[in-house]
Amino acid sequence: MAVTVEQKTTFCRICEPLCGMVATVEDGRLVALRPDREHPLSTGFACQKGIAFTEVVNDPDRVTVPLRRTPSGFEEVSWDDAMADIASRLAAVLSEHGSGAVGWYMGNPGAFSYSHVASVLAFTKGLGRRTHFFTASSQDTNSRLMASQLLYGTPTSVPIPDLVRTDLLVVMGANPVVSHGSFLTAPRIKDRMHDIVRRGGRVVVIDPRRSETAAAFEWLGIVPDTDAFLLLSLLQVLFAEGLADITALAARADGIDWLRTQVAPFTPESAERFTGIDPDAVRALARDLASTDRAAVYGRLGTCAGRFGTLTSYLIDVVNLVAGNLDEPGGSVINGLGLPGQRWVNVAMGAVLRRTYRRRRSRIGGFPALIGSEPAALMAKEILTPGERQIKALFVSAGNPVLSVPNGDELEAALDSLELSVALDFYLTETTARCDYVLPVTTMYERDDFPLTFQPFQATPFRQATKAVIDPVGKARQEWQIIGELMRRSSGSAPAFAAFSAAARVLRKAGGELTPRLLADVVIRMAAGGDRFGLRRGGLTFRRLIREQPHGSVLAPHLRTGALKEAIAYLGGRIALSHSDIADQIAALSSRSHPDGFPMRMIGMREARSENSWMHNAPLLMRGDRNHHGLMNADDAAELGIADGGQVLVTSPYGQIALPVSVTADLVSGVVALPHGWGHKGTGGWRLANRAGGVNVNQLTSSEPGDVESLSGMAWLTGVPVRVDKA
Ligand SMILES: Nc1nc2c(c(=O)[nH]1)N[C@H]1C(S)=C(S)[C@@H](COP(=O)(O)OP(=O)(O)OC[C@H]3O[C@@H](n4cnc5c(=O)[nH]c(N)nc54)[C@H](O)[C@@H]3O)O[C@H]1N2
Ligand SMILES: Nc1nc2c(c(=O)[nH]1)N[C@H]1C(S)=C(S)[C@@H](COP(=O)(O)OP(=O)(O)OC[C@H]3O[C@@H](n4cnc5c(=O)[nH]c(N)nc54)[C@H](O)[C@@H]3O)O[C@H]1N2
Ligand code: SF4
Ligand SMILES: [Mo]
Repeated sequence: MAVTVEQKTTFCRICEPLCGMVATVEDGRLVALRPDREHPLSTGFACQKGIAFTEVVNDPDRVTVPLRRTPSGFEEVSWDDAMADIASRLAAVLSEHGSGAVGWYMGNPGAFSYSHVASVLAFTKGLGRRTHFFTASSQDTNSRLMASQLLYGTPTSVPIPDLVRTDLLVVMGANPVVSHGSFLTAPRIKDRMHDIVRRGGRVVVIDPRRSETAAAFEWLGIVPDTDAFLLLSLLQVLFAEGLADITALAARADGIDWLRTQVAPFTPESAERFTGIDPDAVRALARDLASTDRAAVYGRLGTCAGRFGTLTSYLIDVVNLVAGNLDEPGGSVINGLGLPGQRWVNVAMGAVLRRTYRRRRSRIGGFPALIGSEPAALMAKEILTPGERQIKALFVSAGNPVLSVPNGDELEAALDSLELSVALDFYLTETTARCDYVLPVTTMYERDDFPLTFQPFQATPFRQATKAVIDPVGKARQEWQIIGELMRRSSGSAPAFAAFSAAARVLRKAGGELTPRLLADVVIRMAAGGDRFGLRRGGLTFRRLIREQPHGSVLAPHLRTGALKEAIAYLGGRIALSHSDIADQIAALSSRSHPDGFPMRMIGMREARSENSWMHNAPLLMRGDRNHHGLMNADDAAELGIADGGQVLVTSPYGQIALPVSVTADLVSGVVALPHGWGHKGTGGWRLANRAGGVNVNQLTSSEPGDVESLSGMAWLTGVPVRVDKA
């Protein structure tokens, strides 16, 4: 029999550039992935992870049937049995304890599927306001979102650097050469940064480690978790040297005098004690930011995950504003979806989100609900602490929180105490293997998609949608199908679920189907480039994108500027600089202490061949017997008698791990860099990952409410005090 071989155009959804891909499908099976040369932005680039995804789809360790945990291990069950039992146990929890006893954690890959996000929101909102909702955002972006909520009135207005036009890019706490860019969708981001240098500009990287990005451009080393001091001192110089255009500022923002007073004490000399950065370098940078026509400061995980993440993210935007670089070509630009009446959409959404933030508090720690969610760092305590709203039933989709949230051991133990735990995943991980049920989901190539989450963060405005390139492997189902069925089966438990099921029935009778795709289609049609339901001839729809623009559609050569007002959700359309919360953070900054006995600081480190915790089972990525190791400054190591490759004990006030370290000159003294996402100790079912092992660095981080960033609920993952000893 002849084999049918098809080449299908699609795109990768492991990380944020969303590189164009071509899938080779043989008799319905994915056999290879290669970069799409016709993709207008990624133009034939894909990284090793993207290529290796064939091995994830076809992984012999992949979960492709519903599994139920028994005392002697997991057993296969039918979908019907699994769903019936889950629905009935959920009903029991709801009737005994109410909707406050149910929690959902959605991990990072969830954000890459519009239908996953939409259905989880439908489920958690449908159950009611008391339901607990956690996402990986509180290990990733919450502080950035909170800064936007303060400055612009809504967490959804996030500026990105106008990468393709800037002449001075200051990268703080990001390593795009390895991460490929985050909160910034820019395929071939390394090439785009080299373009800046090629056109006579500069890329300056502020990082405790001479990262792969710093090594390719200019490096300014900084002590971890001190960026706020640097940014405050940049502002001090901008004001003191008269580099700020006060009239232009006053036209856009309220609170300039307040700001000026706040930053006045932070001279570069006073900041140097904390940051270790030469005052002359700070002054030169401030002058360059003000005098370069097209300049932008961009911060990411390293500036978000410290103890002052909201303040730091806020200050990054304020430096951009005061230096005259916000909403300017080549500067830092907020690029919305381009919906009709975008300004009023933001005003309405901002009002709702700020109200939720003011009114809803987490049970543990009393944290306000940013974007309607709770800090995942507190999930274990929400499970373990008795009382009203104690979590008894937990759903985990696309997440491995045992390895990704602070104090993984605590969470791992907490999972065992639940009355019901259900995972939607395609691996048995350190988290899912602790659950009562593991429901097999499709991978990204087994579902249609439109990367809704990432549309506003594209350095070049662009749209692409894809069909599923293969049918679901085994008995896998898409998340929205699983969640939809659970809602149907639980119609008696929540009025919203009953309404949803009724609407689905009506639509089905009319020959339609109630799916999240309706939502994605509406966004595509109403947003920039869309057909506005026939008002704009030739405009985009989901279907047209798939049929007529398989490689995607570039909407404009660069970001739109001069429309800042649209992005601001405050009624007056002005940026709000003055906040007592920010003043409190600035005051706390100078009085914070470093515990005795922990002289060093831990930072994270992403690796080109890892994706958080979940790609350590792909042979292509694990070639060369990869293992988990940290990095240490050579002088520090020599002082402690630690040799290159030597085993060390790393101890924080919260825990201890042992791992080997490589010794390097590319690290500020007093810092150890430890990759996260390792620590596959055999509880999971991924055999290759288990053999590689490693340790969970989140045994060193804290889940105490006092260590969670108070404004945003962001976990504290960088700059954690540690001691390193020779093992
Ligand atoms: N290969 C690969 N790519 C990935 C991922 C992966 O695991 N592997 N993960 C994806 C995810 S989920 C995300 S969120 C993005 C993250 O994308 P990025 O933020 O670009 O990636 P990180 O490597 O976390 O970069 C953080 C940088 O901040 C530095 N840093 C740490 N602490 C501080 C500090 O206090 N101040 C300053 N100035 N710098 C500091 C670190 O040394 C590091 O170089 O990457 C995505 N892409
Ligand atoms: N110490 C420290 N901790 C960190 C970080 C750090 O830098 N340092 N970085 C943090 C960051 S930025 C993030 S984003 C979080 C990540 O935290 P998590 O999202 O909790 O963890 P991941 O390791 O990304 O796990 C993703 C899971 O989703 C599954 N998966 C993959 N694709 C799909 C899919 O399409 N559908 C479903 N249902 N499942 C899928 C994978 O098998 C895996 O089990 O953790 C973070 N934790
Ligand atoms: S850079 Fe990210 S999106 Fe591009 S191929 Fe690699 S993993 Fe996929
Ligand atoms: Mo992330």
